Amino acid sequence: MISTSPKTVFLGLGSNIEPRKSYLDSAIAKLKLLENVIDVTCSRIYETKPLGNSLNNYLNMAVKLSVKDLEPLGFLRDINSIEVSLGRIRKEKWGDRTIDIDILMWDTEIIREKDLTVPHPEMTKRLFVLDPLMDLDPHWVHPVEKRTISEIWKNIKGEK
Ligand code: A4P
Ligand code: MG
Repeated sequence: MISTSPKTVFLGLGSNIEPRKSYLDSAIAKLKLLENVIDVTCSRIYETKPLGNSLNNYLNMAVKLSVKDLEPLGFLRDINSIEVSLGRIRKEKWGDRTIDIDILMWDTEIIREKDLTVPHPEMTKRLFVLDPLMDLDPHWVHPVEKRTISEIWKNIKGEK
């Protein structure tokens, strides 16, 4: 593969089955082991009320990665494998989960494939995504909204 310059990727992580913190820690450790992931920075961890029918609170966080020579669909397979290795069983949509890893943004790219939509379409509405992103990079510009994370966050905070 031709070597390209590193890209910045943001992921959202969530767990609402105990031990929630251990699942987050294990997912981060596994992300760090991936060959094309050069650097990993973690947000704080937030306890959040579940969106949907679940009764179990989530722990949510975001991570900022620097990746090299990595394709989004290949990386989606990597994160699906991490989810499966941490006991994720897919039942109903929005069901309880040991770990959920979503690709929030892939550098400045806009991806609309059958199995992958990036930026994640719901991210601009969710404080459990925006709060951790504010820890990582408030000045990052959302590639579709053309507004910074901070501007989007302030807007949502104002509505709530
Ligand atoms: N997929 C498409 N785009 C992406 C992307 N950007 N990142 C596809 C990751 N996956 C993406 O996801 C289903 C399929 O989405 C994947 O196979 C992939 O090809 P999934 O993780 O199996 O299913 P899901 O998580 O149940 O659905 P979805 O739509 O990802 O749900 P969300 O939006 O992640 O919501 N409440 C709180 N407080 N905190 C949470 O983290 N999360 C959810 C799940 C509900 N309530 C929550 C939280
Ligand atoms: Mg998901």
